[in-house]
Amino acid sequence: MPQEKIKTYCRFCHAYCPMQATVEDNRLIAIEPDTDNAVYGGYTCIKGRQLVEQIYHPTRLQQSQKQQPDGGFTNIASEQALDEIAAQLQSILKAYGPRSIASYNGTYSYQNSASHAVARAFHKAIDSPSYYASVTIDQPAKVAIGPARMGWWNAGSHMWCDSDVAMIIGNNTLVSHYSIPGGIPSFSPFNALREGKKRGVKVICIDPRVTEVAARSDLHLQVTPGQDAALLASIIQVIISEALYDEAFCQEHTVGFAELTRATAGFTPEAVAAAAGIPAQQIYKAARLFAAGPRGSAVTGTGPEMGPHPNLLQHLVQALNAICGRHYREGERLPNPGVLTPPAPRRAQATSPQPQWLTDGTRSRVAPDIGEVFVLSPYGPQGEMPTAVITDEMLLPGDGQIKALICVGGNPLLAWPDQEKTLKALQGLDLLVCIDIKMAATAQLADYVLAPKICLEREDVTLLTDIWHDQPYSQYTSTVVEAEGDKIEEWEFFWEIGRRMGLALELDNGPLDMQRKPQKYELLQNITAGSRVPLADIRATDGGAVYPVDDVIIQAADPETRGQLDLYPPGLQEELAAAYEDMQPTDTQAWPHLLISRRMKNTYNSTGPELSLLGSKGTTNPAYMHPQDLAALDIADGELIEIASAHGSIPAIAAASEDIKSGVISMSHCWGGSPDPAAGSDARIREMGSNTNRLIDNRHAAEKYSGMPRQSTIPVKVSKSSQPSDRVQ
Ligand SMILES: Nc1nc2c(c(=O)[nH]1)N[C@H]1C(S)=C(S)[C@@H](COP(=O)(O)OP(=O)(O)OC[C@H]3O[C@@H](n4cnc5c(=O)[nH]c(N)nc54)[C@H](O)[C@@H]3O)O[C@H]1N2
Ligand SMILES: Nc1nc2c(c(=O)[nH]1)N[C@H]1C(S)=C(S)[C@@H](COP(=O)(O)OP(=O)(O)OC[C@H]3O[C@@H](n4cnc5c(=O)[nH]c(N)nc54)[C@H](O)[C@@H]3O)O[C@H]1N2
Ligand code: SF4
Ligand SMILES: [Mo]
Repeated sequence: MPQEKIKTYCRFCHAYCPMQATVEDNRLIAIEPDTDNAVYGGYTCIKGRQLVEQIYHPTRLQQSQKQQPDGGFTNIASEQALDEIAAQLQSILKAYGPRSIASYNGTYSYQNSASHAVARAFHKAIDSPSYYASVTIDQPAKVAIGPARMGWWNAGSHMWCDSDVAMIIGNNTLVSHYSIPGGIPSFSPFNALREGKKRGVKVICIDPRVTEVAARSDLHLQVTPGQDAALLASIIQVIISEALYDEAFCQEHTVGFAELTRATAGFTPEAVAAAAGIPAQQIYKAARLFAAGPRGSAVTGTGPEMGPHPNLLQHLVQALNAICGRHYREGERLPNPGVLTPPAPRRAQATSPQPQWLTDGTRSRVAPDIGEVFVLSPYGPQGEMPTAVITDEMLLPGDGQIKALICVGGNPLLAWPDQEKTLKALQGLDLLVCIDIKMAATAQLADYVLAPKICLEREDVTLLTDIWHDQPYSQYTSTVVEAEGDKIEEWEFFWEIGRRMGLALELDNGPLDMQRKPQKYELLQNITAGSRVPLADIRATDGGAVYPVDDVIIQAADPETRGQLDLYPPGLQEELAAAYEDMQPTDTQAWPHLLISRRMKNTYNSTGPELSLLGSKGTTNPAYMHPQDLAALDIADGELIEIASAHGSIPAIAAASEDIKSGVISMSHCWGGSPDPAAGSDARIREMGSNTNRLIDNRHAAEKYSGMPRQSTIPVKVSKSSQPSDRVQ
């Protein structure tokens, strides 16, 4: 058979770069950037270029696995595995009730455009609220708590393409390919930044590291980790006291302005500078530069969202955008109304806060102020239980205790806060099923591991990123190569289990045929029913494209439905007081350093090190520290060190970096292996890295509503390792 070129897109991460695959005899021969695609301009990254190796990698599961009594695994036909799993779920359901059956939908569940909808339908059919996803240990304050407390602007805030300024707080898009609209676009981000700078966009970066974004910004505030809330309160204080805010917008669309003014008055740059570790003048400069705009948004990434006071910080960021009026107004054109979502009028008006979303959902059994979180989406609020306390929900006996977990494209043992508790919780389950491409750390504990199709073996559409683009862009990909072996898709698992349990699964737009398995395209048609551009048109287009949708012009507010943004919702006073208190110098004797999180170019959470080129870039997660800090501890670059927190300790490899603020250690997450000493992970630190979640107590400083634990800004102590024989690299 001759070679065939097929346009597709990468799903190693959520940037969905367009690619061209070369296929011969159902074998993927090569993968290259799709240089015809003007939106991405031929951009790909090092991870996406490894898709050929990944699909045929020797560690890739070709068949499903079943754990044997001796702990080993044997192949099992997926039909047989599904029969056995369905039978076990049925008896767990009968014995313990619907809540005892949970699913955790990790990062790779998002990459299959049909997975979440069918997983949710399964939960609905058995009436189980125990639907968990990685977003609630990611940035729940941004996507759920913030909008519920303050309300939101129906026409959205300024996107990068319409901005004169962007304030980027702990978000390194040039590596992570992640930002919400308003920050540097996730798609071909270097080009987007260059294009923006040519237009004159001013970038203010707030990060304890000189990141790739910081190095290219107009103003970098190298903040002390954990002081972002105080810093944002200070920026607001300057903008209000210098009357740089949008008075007309505040009067018309907000309440609580006077209270916010009073409550932030004490956060002067002079009061905040020492704690934030930056000169007061920089705070004035940042406030004035942002306020000058006249257009552009402040956005956050994971850094500060995982640190102290994320709910407060997110409120202050959204309040900053509001008081500066950084929202699309009547008569303006929306850059991207969405391709796959149904048309809906967009109005120049606020939706008032929805405090019931914080209190009325299913409560966690472990703490009454933590419970179901409602994530705002184009399809309305989507309820999820908070992953921060899922291990407690597994360990706490009694009605509603989680007994079975279906883990879809996630790796809890490496990703969840408090690794030792996670191990105990996973080991205590009656049934653990993983859907994973390899025997990942969590899969090694599972009763069954289902072998899934990987991205180029699946049809998909760019549902996740539909409104992240600043143009109406979309791509449908066919299956590039048919999967070999016995593999299923993530959604098929839920459908197959549902059929065996006699359930009727129903998506938002209608029921699924439970006799004949739906085609993926049929499912996607159901999910995107009523979309602005028919799915058939997108499927018929070869490659990604910008669709000529009718302009969406923001309409006038509707007096019947217009609401107001609450700049000073209940709880803010106490949260500001706590942030103020946290500025006071603390005794840093016991824990002199702060450990923060970061992403690495050559890995995607726990995926990547197994691939040869990505692995060759480093097989450990270095503990980056300032050379002066290392010198003060008499630690050499590359030396084995010990990092201890109040909760635990891990080995790590020191790495000198001038880019890190003194007093800070920067490490990535999702490295290492099981914390079980028998697994011997620590001894293999240079081959597999270590896991920072062993240093984290998931209930310490747990945030209200989401239970979001402190996953970054961890007070730690660094010392030379007690194993002096380790070589220095
Ligand atoms: N290559 C790669 N890409 C990824 C991932 C990956 O693992 N690898 N992971 C994906 C996932 S799951 C997500 S959620 C996104 C996340 O995307 P981002 O949020 O952009 O993640 P990071 O690149 O870690 O950027 C967070 C930044 O916050 C800074 N920071 C840490 N603590 C603080 C603090 O207290 N204050 C401030 N102001 N900054 C702080 C860090 O130094 C870092 O530069 O990335 C996704 N993309
Ligand atoms: N301390 C600390 N903890 C953190 C973070 C942090 O910054 N600091 N970040 C948090 C964040 S933002 C996130 S999103 C979570 C990540 O949490 P998870 O999503 O739980 O972790 P991943 O490592 O991304 O897990 C992905 C799993 O999917 C498998 N996989 C890869 N490709 C496929 C595929 O095509 N299909 C299927 N079915 N499986 C596949 C991989 O082998 C891997 O086991 O971690 C969180 N934990
Ligand atoms: S940025 Fe890299 S990993 Fe992400 S979609 Fe593009 S090529 Fe794939
Ligand atoms: Mo994430």
